[in-house]
Parts: sequence; structure tokens; C-alpha cells
Amino acid sequence: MYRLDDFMQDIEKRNPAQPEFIQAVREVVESVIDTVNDNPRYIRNRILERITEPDRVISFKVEWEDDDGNIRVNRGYRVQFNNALGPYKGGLRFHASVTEGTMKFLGFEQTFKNALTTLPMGGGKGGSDFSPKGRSDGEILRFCRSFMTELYKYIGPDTDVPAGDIGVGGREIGFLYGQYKRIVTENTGVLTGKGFGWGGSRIRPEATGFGTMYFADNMLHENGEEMNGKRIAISGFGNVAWGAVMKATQLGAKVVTISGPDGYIYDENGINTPEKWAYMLQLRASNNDVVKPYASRFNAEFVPEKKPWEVPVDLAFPCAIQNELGAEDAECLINNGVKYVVETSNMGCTAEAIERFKRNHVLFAPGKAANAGGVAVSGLEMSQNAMHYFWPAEEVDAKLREIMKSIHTECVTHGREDGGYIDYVKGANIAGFRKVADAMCDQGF
Ligand code: 2IT
Repeated sequence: MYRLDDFMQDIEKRNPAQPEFIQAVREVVESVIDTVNDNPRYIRNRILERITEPDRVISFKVEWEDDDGNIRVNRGYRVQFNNALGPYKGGLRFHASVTEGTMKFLGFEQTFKNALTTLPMGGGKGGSDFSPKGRSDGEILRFCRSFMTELYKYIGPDTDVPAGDIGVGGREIGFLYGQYKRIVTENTGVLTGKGFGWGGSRIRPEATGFGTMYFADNMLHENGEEMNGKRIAISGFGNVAWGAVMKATQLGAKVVTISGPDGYIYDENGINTPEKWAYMLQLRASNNDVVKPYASRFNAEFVPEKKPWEVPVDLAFPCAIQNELGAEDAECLINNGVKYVVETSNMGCTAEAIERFKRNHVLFAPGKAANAGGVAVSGLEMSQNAMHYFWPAEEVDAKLREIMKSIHTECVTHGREDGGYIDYVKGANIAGFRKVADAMCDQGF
């Protein structure tokens, strides 16, 4: 018989100075502890202890030369968390905030997310504390080469398949893949998010943003509503926000905000034209990490140093980084009448924020369900690479839609409460956990 507080005390002792990892574990264990206590097979197999410990944490030195000829040193990571369901799979993050603890939280989350996609993928995550901000293309190329010169030893198309995440997009995947091929002389799909001309899947760039909107669309329908005419706040301005803004517009909603570390954009007309979407990509490619220039370009408002959660909207989509939406932000959204919060960044909301949404019966979808479209299409990229073939965009998009719908159904099945409220956090955690736990039991220790 497990008790949450006792179990978490052990986790805290074993993982000192890793608050994000502890936060992620607590959220999952809180959801699944009754399921575990009711299942003698899970108890006998010590699943809780085993599923919260990564298979391995690889950490390595990355040396590279900047444009002024200075030698720089960063730290690279790959956390291979769990491969019960398939090869380790998960993105690479290049961001100043990257630590072993953030990599572990992301790898842990990824394990359950990947299980929810129904595709055969284990969970992993990697990256570096290298910040692309202000770096030239040449510097990024040299960093990526050096990073892959070490990483290639640990990955492979049936072992571990990295992809992009914050700070790692098409450009970086290209540089990384080029170096991998140079070393191993193999054209395997060892990374996903590749260019369409060299093994990438259609819809992969859009997949996380499209997927979160498909998921939200399912939430609305479940609740007898539709996307058409809704007002939406989105944070972030990178690849995920870009896909989300486009799909929201196509579904008839109006997105009025995007944001960066410098503040947020309020565009009352809606971020709703191909020019505005293309400009988001330009902002990202510039490596400046700011959104302010959007305001003068499109005659919108720029609110410095603030988050977009003070704008009255029907739906909110945090699409930037972990813990970007806290208790005060949640209260502001609730007071302004928000009805749905769809976490699209990994662990974008603090535990306190989620608690407030639940208490106020705001429907809240966790990242591991809502943002699973990205890795789902990565899984489809792996399938296409294995077949040495490709599917047209319509086919990939249809599969993505179907996968998001099935994740939503799983959340409803395992998360519906007696009064009818759907606890998507609980639903996603139980559904993902059971799949991984059953596979671990089947495979022994
Ligand atoms: O958080 C995520 O799911 C990703 N960054 C995508 C991972 C992937 O392997 O496509």
C-alpha cells in the first residue's frame, strides 16, 4: 500500500535540487496512486519505484568556437527514461535553463505522452544549456556539430530517436543530421523533424500546434460547444505557437495574443493572415528571442514585461515553457471568464494554477495529452522512414486528427468524475501510466 507523501519524500531525497522533476512525478503519482494500490501486479513489480527512475542519464561536454575565435564550453544531455514501449523518443532543447533536472522532468513526461499516442515509442529527452539567442548561423552549426559528435554514440533509429524542442527547429535538425551522417555513413531516420526533401514528414512542423487545436476542438465538442467564434490567448511565438495560431484561425477562432521573454503582443484584429504567420517564423529564425517588432509591423499593441493571461479570452494555450502560467495568472484568467486552458508547453502550468482551474471547474488539458501531436507525427516520420516511403500531407494530417481524438477519448474514459467534470490530468496520467506499467510487468525487470 503506497502513501503519496511517503513516496514523494523518497523521490525528493533521491533527486535533490530537481524541483521540476519532483513536480512532474508528484502530478503523475497523485493521479495513479489508487490505480497502483488496487493492482497487486503493479505493487509486486515495484512499478512506481521503477517508472520514476530514468534508465540512464548521459551528460557530456560540448566544445565549440564562437565567431570571435573564443572556445566555449557547454553541457549536453540525453536522458533515456523508459523504453518499455519502443525506442527512446523525445526532443532536444537548447536553452539557458536546461539542467539535468529539467531534462529528467521532460523525459518522464515524454514517456507517458508517447504512450498516449498509441505509437511504439519509449520516452527520452536531451539538449544543452547552450542558448541560441544572439548566435549566428555559423555558431549554431559549429555547436550542433560538436553536440552530435558526442550524442551519436548513444542514438540510433531503433535505439533512441531525438527531435526538436525549444531552440531546436528545422535548421538545427539539419545541422545535427548532417553531422550524424558524416560520422556513421547511414541514411537512417535517426532524427525526426527533418526537411521534406531528405526524409522529413509532411505536417511535422505544424503538428504540435495543429494537434493541440484538434484536442481543444474535441474538448469543446464534448462540452457541446465549437471553436468557431472563440477568442484565444496563446503564449510563445515559436514553432508550436505558429502551428496553433494557424489551425485556430482555420477552425474559425480568433487568436489575439502571442508572447516572448520581452512581453506580449495584443492584436485585436487577430493573428489571422499568412503574412502574420510567416512573420512569426522570421522572428524565430532571427535568434533575437523577442516579439516586440510584430507590433509596429502589424499595428498591434505591445505590452512589455507582461504575460498574455490578463487578456479576457475563452480559451488559453500556454505554448512557451514550463511553469509559465502560475496561480495569479490562473486567477486572472478565471476572473475574466476563461472556460478552457489547454497546456501546450510541457508542464506549462504550476501545480497551484492547475488546482485553481479544477476548483473553478475550468476544463484543463495537460501538456502530455494536448501537445502529443508533435511526437505523434514524429512517430509517423519514423514509420515512413522505415518504409523508405512518404505519405502526402492529407494522410498525415488525418492520422494526426485521429490520434488526438483517441487521446481525448482516453482522457474522458479515465478522467470523468461523478458530477460530470472531466479531470483531463487524471485521465491522461492513468491512461499513459497503465500502458507503460503493463509493458514493464510483461517484460520483467
Ligand atoms: O515535447 C515534445 O513532445 C517534443 N519536443 C517533440 C518530441 C519528438 O520526438 O518529436
